[in-house]
Amino acid sequence: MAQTATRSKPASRGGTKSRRGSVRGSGGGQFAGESPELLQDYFHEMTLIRRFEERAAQGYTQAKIGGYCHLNLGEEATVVGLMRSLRSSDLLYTNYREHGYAIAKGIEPGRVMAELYGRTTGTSKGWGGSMHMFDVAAGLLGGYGIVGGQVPLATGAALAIDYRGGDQVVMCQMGDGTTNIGAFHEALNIAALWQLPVVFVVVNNQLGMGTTVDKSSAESDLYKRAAAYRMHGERVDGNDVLAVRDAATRLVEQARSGGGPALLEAVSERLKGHSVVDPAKYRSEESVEKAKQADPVANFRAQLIEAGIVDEDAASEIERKAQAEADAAVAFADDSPHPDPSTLFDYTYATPVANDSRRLPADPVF
Ligand SMILES: Cc1ncc(C[n+]2csc(CCOP(=O)(O)OP(=O)(O)O)c2C)c(N)n1
Ligand SMILES: [Mg+2]
Repeated sequence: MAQTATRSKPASRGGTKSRRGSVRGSGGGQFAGESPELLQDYFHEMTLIRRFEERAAQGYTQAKIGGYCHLNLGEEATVVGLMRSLRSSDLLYTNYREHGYAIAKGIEPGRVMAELYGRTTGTSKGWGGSMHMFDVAAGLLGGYGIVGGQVPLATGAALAIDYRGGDQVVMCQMGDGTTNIGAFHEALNIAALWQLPVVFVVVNNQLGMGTTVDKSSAESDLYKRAAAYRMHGERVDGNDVLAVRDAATRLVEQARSGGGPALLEAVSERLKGHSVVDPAKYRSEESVEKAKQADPVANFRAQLIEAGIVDEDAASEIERKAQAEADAAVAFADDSPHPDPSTLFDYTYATPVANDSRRLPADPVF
């Protein structure tokens, strides 16, 4: 069954903290019942991701980072809201736009930056790069460069959990463009048929590279695609961290308690190009301006100040902290060693297999 879910928009002003530490109903407006500390924590994490991505873009222009590099700029509220719906033991699969997810899933920013820099201290020992972060301990099972590649794998992980009788849930993040890949449909079909504990999340930033959703999808209300598999689907405002958290938490807990899979569509705006090398010339000035107006980090900051959760100084202090953490991540990456080329194939297979049909085992790679 398909439906949409949106939180009511800010009605209010000047929240006050109750003695129990949450924001009081009448004065709290859109933050009623929320812990002020938690709201500050969300703002900090969203800002950290923003600063991290800005430093990643800079590192790319300095040729410190090679390969492809896609940023979460403009998607910070979606990233943080989604990750706050998961337990640390839950599993996450993402597309290649995953730096923010890695940080919000609990991986130190330094290890994420080190992966971008291709250093041994990175999440994939420097061999994965921007698109292939992986950390079993944190429950991040990749980072996939093939559009839709993660969707059947996430479904398989959910089958494994179900088979073993575990209580974990799999979250499978993807972009809007991914919903036109065959594997998306195959995976949703089997997940619904077998009622697997997986929540599919479509981050609808309204662009698949330079192509808009309405030019690529016959059904551009992407959450409705769940209906084809008799799966629950809903849409949420991806610029609203609390709305994303609440919708995702509901669907994750439903999946955990045997209620089956669901599809959540989070709509937001990509602030920059598809990847760091894309000047996004296909975008109109209007659409760029619209994206700027929708900036979830700037808007959340303004809302927190308006509701009295933080004042200007406190917000700036959180921003200084986030900047320092992003800078420290860069310093950590810069100081970390490059991998030795002889380790190139060390992590490709679980057992040693020559990775080149023309070479015999133990022949030098370079
Ligand atoms: C199977 C496959 N086809 C094409 C590509 C090239 N490609 C890389 S990203 C991308 C667009 C995907 O857009 P979307 O799913 O909306 O994700 P976003 O980049 O917006 O996060 C395409 C076509 C690819 N990586 N894999
Ligand atoms: Mg997209």
